[in-house]
Amino acid sequence: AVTPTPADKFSFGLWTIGWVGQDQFGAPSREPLDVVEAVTKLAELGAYGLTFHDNDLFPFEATDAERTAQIDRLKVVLADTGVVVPMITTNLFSHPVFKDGGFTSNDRAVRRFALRKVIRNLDLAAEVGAQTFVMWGGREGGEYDHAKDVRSALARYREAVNLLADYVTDQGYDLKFAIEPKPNEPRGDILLPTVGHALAFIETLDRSELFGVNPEVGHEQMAGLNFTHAIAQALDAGKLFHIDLNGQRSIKYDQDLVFGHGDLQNAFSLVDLLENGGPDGGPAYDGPRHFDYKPSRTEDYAGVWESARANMVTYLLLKERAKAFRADPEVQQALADAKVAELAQPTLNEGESYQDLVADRSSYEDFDAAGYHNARGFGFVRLQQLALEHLLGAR
Ligand code: GLT
Ligand code: MN
Ligand code: MN
Ligand code: MN
Repeated sequence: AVTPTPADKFSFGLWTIGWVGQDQFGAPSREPLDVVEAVTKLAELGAYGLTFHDNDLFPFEATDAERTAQIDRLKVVLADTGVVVPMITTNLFSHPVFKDGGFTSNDRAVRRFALRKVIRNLDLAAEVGAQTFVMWGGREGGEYDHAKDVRSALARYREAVNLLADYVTDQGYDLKFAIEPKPNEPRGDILLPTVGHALAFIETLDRSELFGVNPEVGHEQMAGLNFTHAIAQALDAGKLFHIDLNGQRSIKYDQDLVFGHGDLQNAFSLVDLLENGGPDGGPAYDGPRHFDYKPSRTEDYAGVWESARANMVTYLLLKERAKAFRADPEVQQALADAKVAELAQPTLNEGESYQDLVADRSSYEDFDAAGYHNARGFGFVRLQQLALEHLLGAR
């Protein structure tokens, strides 16, 4: 049950397993990873998908011939292994030209260059059959409040993504956009810092139906937020187009740990929501289970592949534990005691108006708030302990 297969829809960024371990303080600790080796290994491990930025596959400076050669090498190994490319994205953050951002750089020429780079990459997305185009605006933001007119920056962000949506529509590409929020790093403050900010922005777009979110576990947790809540709200909005799974331990720099190696209880509730939170207790999300993590700098390539496997195995273990949790009669009783299902019941009766509510003395005049509240607890703590015991494999 814990052997990953393509049916599980696990995908990995080429920049994740291919991260060579360079950081703010140190040089790379691993040799570069070739894309053919990456895809071959992922297929062996049971993953179904590879994702990448344009410049993970070919360098920023690549000539057209070099670019094409790399795309062709990728296509061959995809055909050989059956691995697919469900998502691609554009690097608008590594090259120094993007030091003040791409879509929202104060410099208009940079913004025009960024749009052209993305348009070129949209063509590549269609060419490799991706259905989702992620936009992580890591450099869109600032450090100094007077240096960035945030309202103008948001207007330029909107202008950019509206134009890209027009392009995709005119080309007839079957491609949707997923905006990835992050509160900070590399910029001091990044625009669209959380899932909530991104959802609000999406509603202002011309073709908002083409836009959703790509939330990352660690990015919400860096802001001290509950990732499961963020996913629930994205689902409520019909905007969970993609997901970045990883681990983060509290509010600090972006750790990109293996999924489950951060807040494990939150990872458990997340998998329970994704797998069992849909209609009739089925999956609430059927897209790729995409891992965006960094194999720690301490690891050699054996450790890299071990960490890739760990992401998938942990997900499957949590999925198994969540099923057992849901099936346990004691849990079902605790859920009933906690009135979890009662929240799905509308607060007013069918056809009941506010006049009827105001006329209902039992709802207010005769409602004994003090007595009611003193008489009953919700038993949430017991429910959480049952979850923990299932998580620990003790039930
Ligand atoms: C970068 C970032 C990730 C994004 C990737 C997509 S790039 O590694 O830290 O969170 O998902 O652009
Ligand atoms: Mn991250
Ligand atoms: Mn990252
Ligand atoms: Mn990410």
